[in-house]
Amino acid sequence: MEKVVVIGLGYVGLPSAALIAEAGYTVLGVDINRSLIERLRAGECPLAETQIRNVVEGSLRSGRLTVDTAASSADIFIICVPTPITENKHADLTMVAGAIRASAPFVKRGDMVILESTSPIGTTEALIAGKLREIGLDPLEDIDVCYCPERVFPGDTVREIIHNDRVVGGLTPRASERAKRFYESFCKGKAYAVTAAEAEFSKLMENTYRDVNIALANSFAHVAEEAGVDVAKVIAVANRHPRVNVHRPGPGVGGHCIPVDPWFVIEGFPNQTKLLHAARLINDGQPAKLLDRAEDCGLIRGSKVAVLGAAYRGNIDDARDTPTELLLELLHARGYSWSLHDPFVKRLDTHSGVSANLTSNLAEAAAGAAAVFLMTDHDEYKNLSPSAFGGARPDIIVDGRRLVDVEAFVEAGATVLPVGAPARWPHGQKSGGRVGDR
Ligand code: SAJ
Repeated sequence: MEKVVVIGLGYVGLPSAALIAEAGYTVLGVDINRSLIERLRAGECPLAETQIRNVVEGSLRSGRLTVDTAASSADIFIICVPTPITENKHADLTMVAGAIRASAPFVKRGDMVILESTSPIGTTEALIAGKLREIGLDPLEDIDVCYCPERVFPGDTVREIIHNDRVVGGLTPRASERAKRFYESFCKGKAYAVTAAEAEFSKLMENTYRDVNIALANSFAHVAEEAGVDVAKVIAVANRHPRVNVHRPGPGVGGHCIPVDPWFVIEGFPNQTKLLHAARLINDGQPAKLLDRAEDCGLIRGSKVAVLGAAYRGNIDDARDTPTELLLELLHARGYSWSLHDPFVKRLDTHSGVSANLTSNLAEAAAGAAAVFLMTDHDEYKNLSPSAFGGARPDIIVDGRRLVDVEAFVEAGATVLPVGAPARWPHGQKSGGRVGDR
């Protein structure tokens, strides 16, 4: 059986390495993070998803997966490192470049090199093939070079690696066919062979499709708020059309992919991507929309608010690029103080350095708060009612996810601002007074 080196042991690389090992390959997982390697060597998986832990700890125990800070020779090299975005919205390929630089000395004639990291169109040819040429290997003849994007949904990673169909894009048809055989040897999904550029584009297209559709849903929500109708009801009936699938409006778009990947297309093709650009601005503008609306309904700058949800979506502990961070920055800029609640996220390191101390106690978070901003669709927030806050009952509830028990809050004298629906005032009241600054 072939030997596989997986470079980058993060959310995708680590479970992938373990599943490849479970399929019978000998796998070396490589990461530059020493403390991670030590933890893994001690048999401990740093990721919280139970299925990931089971498969990682099992493959470490069996010895099929070993880990190190440096690569070694193998038959197949898979690069799974992050491709973040720079301040001016360009793909930062430093880690991909570092990964191929670190593996190149071990790559020999007959090997396969696969890039999985989300990358702009042309990266496999420019960076991976480019480096191999530099060391005297012909990436079209000597090596099978491929781009094969991951597609997993955090929270259900293992099932998705196993069952999702894959797109495999070789620099040559031979490379595509080899990658197809490889992925089909440990995944149950089908692998579809295309070119490397087509595979790179397909990954960006998938996530851009989602971003643009969410922006469309958010635009419909803005219209509904002005028109005085409930967008959720309208979406539900519109989606009964056999060819319509309107997404859910919300407090913005987070995660390490959807808010980032469209920029990888925009940077290369600015004149062709006006719609993509507009969608990015609409989605990033959602936290400001929520806050502006609360202020229009009486929330006074400088008061204390409670922010519910740090994770970028429900029931996960992942807060990367969460829209909550954009809200915290706005709160900071407008002089508010806040408490932040999340049942899963224990720590949030904000890019701007604004404070993000977390509590998992709702009553504690709501104590003294003039308003609540519900940002994440955690199960714990479903049908949220005033009793969840103990004695505290904020005057304004901004429901960015359409989860709260609106009637219960209105009954208790609060104003509810559901995203995409008209404001609901406490009984007998038709508009807001000044709220906060207690
Ligand atoms: N969101 C909405 N409305 C919706 C759907 C999502 O506001 O109707 C928000 C979520 O709350 C979240 C953000 O969008 O903040 C992104 O979440 P997501 O559920 O769309 O996706 P991710 O980022 O967790 O995972 C996506 C997936 N891509 C697609 O669905 C096309 C996943 O399959 C990819 O593997 C992953 O990006 C990735 O790694 O690229």
